[in-house]
Amino acid sequence: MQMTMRWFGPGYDPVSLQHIRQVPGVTGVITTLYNKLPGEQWEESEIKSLKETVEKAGLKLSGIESVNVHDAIKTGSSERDKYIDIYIETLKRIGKQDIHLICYNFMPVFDWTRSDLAKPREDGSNVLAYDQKAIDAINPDDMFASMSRQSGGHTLAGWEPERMARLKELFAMYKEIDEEKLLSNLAYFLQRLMPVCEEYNINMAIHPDDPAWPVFGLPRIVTGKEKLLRIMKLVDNPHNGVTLCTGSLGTNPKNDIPDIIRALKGRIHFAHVRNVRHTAPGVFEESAHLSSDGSLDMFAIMKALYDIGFRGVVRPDHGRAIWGETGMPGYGLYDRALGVTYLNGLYEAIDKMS
Ligand SMILES: [Mn+2]
Repeated sequence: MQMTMRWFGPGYDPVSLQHIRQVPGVTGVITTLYNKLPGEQWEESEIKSLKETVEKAGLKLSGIESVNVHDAIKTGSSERDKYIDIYIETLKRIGKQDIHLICYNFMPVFDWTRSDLAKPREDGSNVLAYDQKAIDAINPDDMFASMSRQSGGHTLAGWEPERMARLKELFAMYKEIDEEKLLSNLAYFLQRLMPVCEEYNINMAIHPDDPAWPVFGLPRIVTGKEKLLRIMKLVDNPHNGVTLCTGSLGTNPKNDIPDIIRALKGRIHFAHVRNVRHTAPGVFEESAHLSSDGSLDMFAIMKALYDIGFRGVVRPDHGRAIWGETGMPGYGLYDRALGVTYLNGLYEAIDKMS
């Protein structure tokens, strides 16, 4: 297992690489060119310089999260091939820098969605939270404003202001897109990517939708076991794989995550491991990583990853805001570092007892 943390890059992330390096067991970071819009070509020099920055700090650039997918590709519009060509060229340039893992998602219009980015808990910490009733009360046009108001001045991953300014146009693009069309557009995209993934040994790791059900009437296709297996079958190539995000899949209490992990043996390329606490139907908050603080059995999750032979890149996911730390919602240093330590402890115990 390669333990990593997400890092948003110079000028964007208030957490330094030096601090990340001091977290025991962390050997790499997952990062991106945070200034790039979906569909924009990545320059080789920019990728190289990002990699050098990470390596100078004594860490490995373990993967990219994310290379965002343009809406023309998701909707299968007449411009999709142009944007897939750009995506392929970006993948080549990333591969040439000896980076072999790409996390991406295929969610229409909105990325991960929360109703509250700093819900206070009894102990004085703050967490990201979701309440379906609160989301239902928000006009989709106001969703971006609601998220950015709470972001503490930081740009939120997947919530690019440039895209959100064209919200009406985006909704119009997805008007005719149902689950089946979205799935076939995903298959088309992946099929075109596979030759370059084979050439550069790049693993594509699709991130589950968050929450794992449709929001604002938009289809969502990466929500549970059946759909994940269907996506694996649609393009049956080991380079077409999954980011096993326990927190996203775990938004739906019906998802049995250890069972999903076992079913995806050989196709999990990246793991986001965090806990979530269900408080009522359609209502959850992002708890501390510890099993007893949330609804997921983190031991069973780590054990399933271990049992299927997963030894790839892992990162703690969102953490709580604790000890007065302010920063990007979900991405403070302190609670994620506690998460790393806990996951490393589980892993060591499982490994030594096996
Ligand atoms: Mn995740």
